[in-house]
Order: sequence, then structure tokens, then C-alpha cells
Amino acid sequence: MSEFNVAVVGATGAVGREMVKILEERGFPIKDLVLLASKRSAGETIFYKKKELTVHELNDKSFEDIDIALFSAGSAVSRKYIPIVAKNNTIVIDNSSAFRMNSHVPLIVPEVNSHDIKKHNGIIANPNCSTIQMVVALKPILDEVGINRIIVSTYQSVSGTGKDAINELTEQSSQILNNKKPTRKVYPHQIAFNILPHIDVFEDNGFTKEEMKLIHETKKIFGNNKIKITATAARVPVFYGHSESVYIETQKYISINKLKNIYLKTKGIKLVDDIDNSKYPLAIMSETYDEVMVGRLRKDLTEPNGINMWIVANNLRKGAALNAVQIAELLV
Ligand code: NAP
Ligand code: 3JM
Repeated sequence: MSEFNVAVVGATGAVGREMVKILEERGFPIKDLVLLASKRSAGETIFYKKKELTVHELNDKSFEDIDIALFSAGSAVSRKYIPIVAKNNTIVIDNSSAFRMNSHVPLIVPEVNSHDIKKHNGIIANPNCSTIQMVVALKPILDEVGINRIIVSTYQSVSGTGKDAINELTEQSSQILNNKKPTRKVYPHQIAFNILPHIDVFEDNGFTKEEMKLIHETKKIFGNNKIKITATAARVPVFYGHSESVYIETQKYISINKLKNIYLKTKGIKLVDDIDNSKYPLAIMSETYDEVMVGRLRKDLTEPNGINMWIVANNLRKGAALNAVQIAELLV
């Protein structure tokens, strides 16, 4: 087969729109592209290769003749449709957290564990945005000297929550700058000019589900249950681009110079680390670069095998849509 019928579920969302753009940008071999969303936006149109494609309402029959379905409409939609869809000949790449930890479902970041894709049974999961950028940045270190411990704090942009959250930050910013009381729908507190140490729901252990996703998904992707990981995930009033402060302890010593040389040679990573000229990865740079950006590399002052770094990536592209399309490229 040289061309494929592809469906994008959640095509009108922040991730889905980016998927359609990336399929076009990368020249994915598509015969028919089917765009699906809820009843709310059925009938809307989205441009693909200069043609206006109509969005259809998702239903049980949406996947007849579909070879590859990219799901990005939340975990409830994934749970409802994917088990049925994957029983046919359709291969599903799911962006939600619904099946990520299922032992029969490979969780893939092409730069890190593309070999795991062989094990799929019709469903392949795309990791959480914060996990993807961290594992891309840490994989070269894991391969070179091993990693015993990871301590990560995230600074996640509102686009990670979706289109309604992008609107909420815009509206609240404008309301506050105009001396009006900010209104809120999406987040439990005002997000403009604020930081919320709360992403997804709280679990019984005091961590949020977002923090636990980072912990469990990283171990699964690295195929290593022994790495000690702790995480704090925060939402910041930034539109696009997730940033992460990451501290790791390696098994063997590696110098910062050697690590920089490795990063310079690693595909998918852009080293931005020139403190004399105030150069380091910035969230706004993620609108220009698709690579995972790494900088502020420095040795810890108390632990010879401890390294601190700052990692930034485009959460809608490498953190979601681009990674999903790269998985589809592995399939074809
Ligand atoms: P969004 O901007 O809110 O878009 C949600 C999309 O899902 C819209 O197209 C919406 O259609 C559609 N949808 C919602 N409920 C539906 C239903 N019952 N039936 C059919 N379509 C439905 O959200 P987003 O940021 O694009 O994220 C979408 C999902 O992708 C998330 O919920 C999450 O599971 C996943 N995601 C994963 C990552 C990652 O880290 N890999 C990152 C972000 C998001 P309407 O226009 O009709 O409302
Ligand atoms: C990122 O329950 C839901 O639908 C949450 C949706 C969501 C998820 C998720 O859990 O699938 C929003 C934003 C994610 C994600 O990547 O884990």
C-alpha cells in the first residue's frame, strides 16, 4: 500500500489542527483525509493542501475504510471508540492517556524507543507532552552513562489544556489589564498573571495525575522500572511551549563538555546553551523550532554525578501532533 486513508479525531482542537498541518508539511502519503469532531463543530471546514475539508461528527461508522486513525479528543472519546476501531484493520495512534499504561499498547517516542512499535496490537499510544520532551533530552545520557534519579518540575503552557484554555488566558489578561474582574471556566483559579501547581486531578498519594503520568510513562518508555523519579507539574500563563527544570543523577560520571558534544550530534535536539550571551531555551522559541531544546547545562555543586538542565519544546507539535505523525511514519 502506498497511500493511506487517515482519520483525525478531534480535528478542530488545538492538537488536531496541528496534526492536519503536520501531515501536510511532511507530505504524509494520504489518499483520503477524514476530519472528525463532535456535533458542535460538524460542518466547519479546515484547509488541507489548499482544499477546504469538511469536519464530520464522529460516530460508530466513521472508521470504515480508514487505515490509520489519529485520536486527539480526550480520554473519554478514546475509551469509547478505540477498542471497537482497533478490532478492524484500522491502526490507532492515541494521544490521550487512556491506554498509555496498558501492557499491550506500546508507548512510543520515535527518537527513544521506536523498536517497541513492533509489539502493537492495533493501538499505539503517544505519551504526555511533558514526558516526550524530557525523554528525548535524557535518552542520550541514559545510553552513555545511565540514570539513577530524575527530579523534574514543569512550567506548562495553557495550550496543553486545549483551545478553551488559550481563550481563557487571552480573556483574563485583557480583563485584568482593563481593571475588570477576571472570569474563569477552565482552570480552578485565575491563570493570567498566576501559576497553578495543579494539572489534571489529584490522586490519593498527593501527586496530580499529570505528575504520575510523567513518572509512569518515563519508566515505560525507557523500559526501566528502577529509575527513581519525582515530579511537580505547574501551569504557567504562557500560550505555547512547555519548559522543564530537570535534575538527574547519572550512574557514571559525565562531563558537561562531553554531554554538550553528544547533544550537538543528536537528531531531534537543539542545544541552546551560551550563558555569556544570555542564550538558553525559551518557551517562545518553540514556535520556531521543532527540536527539543536543551540548555543551562551545569554540574550540581554537591553531587559529582548530578546535572541540572532546562528543557523546552513545542507541546502541540513534538509534545503531541508531531510525535503522533512520526509514529505514523514508522508504520508506513
Ligand atoms: P481541545 O483544543 O479542547 O480540542 C478537543 C477536540 O476534541 C476538538 O476537536 C473537539 O471537537 C473534540 N471532541 C471533544 N469531545 C468530543 C466528542 N465527544 N466527540 C468527538 N470529538 C470530540 O483539546 P486538545 O488540546 O486538542 O487536546 C485533545 C486531546 O488530546 C486531550 O484531551 C488529550 O487527551 C490529548 N492531548 C495529548 C497531549 C499529549 O501530551 N500528547 C497533549 C495535549 C492533548 P469540538 O470542536 O466539536 O468540540
Ligand atoms: C493532556 O480526561 C481527559 O480527557 C484529559 C485530557 C488530557 C490529557 C489526557 O489525559 O489524555 C488533556 C491534556 C492529556 C495527556 O496528554 O495526558
